[in-house]
This record gives sequence, C-alpha cells and structure tokens, in this order.
Amino acid sequence: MERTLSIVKPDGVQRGIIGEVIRRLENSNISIIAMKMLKMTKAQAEGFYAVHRERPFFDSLTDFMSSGPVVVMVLEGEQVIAKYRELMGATNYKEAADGTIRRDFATDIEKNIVHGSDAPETAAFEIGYFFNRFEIVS
Ligand code: 3AN
Repeated sequence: MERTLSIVKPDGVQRGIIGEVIRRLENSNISIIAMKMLKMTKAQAEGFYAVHRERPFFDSLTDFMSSGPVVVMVLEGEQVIAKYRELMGATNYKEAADGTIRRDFATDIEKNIVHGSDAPETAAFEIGYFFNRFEIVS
C-alpha cells in the first residue's frame, strides 16, 4: 500500500472542479483517507515547493498556490502514486493524454488544476506538511 498527496489547486477550486476530481478518484477505486480546505500563505507555498526554489517559475508558482483556497487530500492504494499521476496527466496539459484531469480542464502549464506527489519520499514529506496522524483515517 502506498500513500500520496493530492491538491486541487486554486484554479480547480475557483472553477468548481473539486467534485469532478473526487468523482474521478472514487471511480478509480482510490481511497481518500484525509481531506481539508485551506489557504496557504506565500511562505507556506514556498516551503511546500522548496525543491523548485531554483526554478524560474518558483516565484510565480508560489504566488499562484497562495492566491486562493486549495483542497488537500491523502490518497491510499496499491501504486497510488503512479495511478493518480496517470489520472492527472502530464504537467503540460497540451501533452496530457485524453481523458486526464489536466487535459480536460487545465488552461496553463502552471495553472494545471491538480498536484500529485511524484515518489514515496516526496509523498511522505508532502503529507506531513499538511496532516498530522490524527487527521488521517486509514
Ligand atoms: P507535477 O505537478 O506534474 O509533478 P512538477 O513537480 O515538475 O510537476 O512542477 C510543479 C508545479 O510547477 C507544476 N504542477 C506546475 O504548476 C509548475 N510548473 C512546472 N513546470 C513549469 C513551467 N515550465 N512553467 C511554469 N510552471 C511550471
């Protein structure tokens, strides 16, 4: 069993796509074992994306991620990291496969609706960034 962190980003919340993301998770038999809505400060977004600190899009990405509420979820299942990344589609929505969340809804490489951890180590860091053990129902 694996766990991963999912975020419905500010553009997804603002455009009313929270329910659609959850529906796709449930249709894929992915278990949601924690969920909440919150609004990050700029500093919290910078901490979350610290691995991207040197990237040219860091400032704009952290501005965007702190611009409005997000929905954070912990997902659990066999190979859920890869399974959820498949549901999301490629980072660049133009390269994302048909039927993926980003292909269907994203408008921009940065404003791409959802986030998903990319490996077990990043998943552990990202889950711990938002949830304590009492908030996770497994
Ligand atoms: P993913 O979210 O698909 O794992 P990462 O981890 O490479 O992608 O990038 C983190 C976030 O940074 C992306 N979700 C996207 O919002 C933003 N991003 C990635 N590449 C670019 C880029 N070339 N220009 C602007 N924003 C980007």
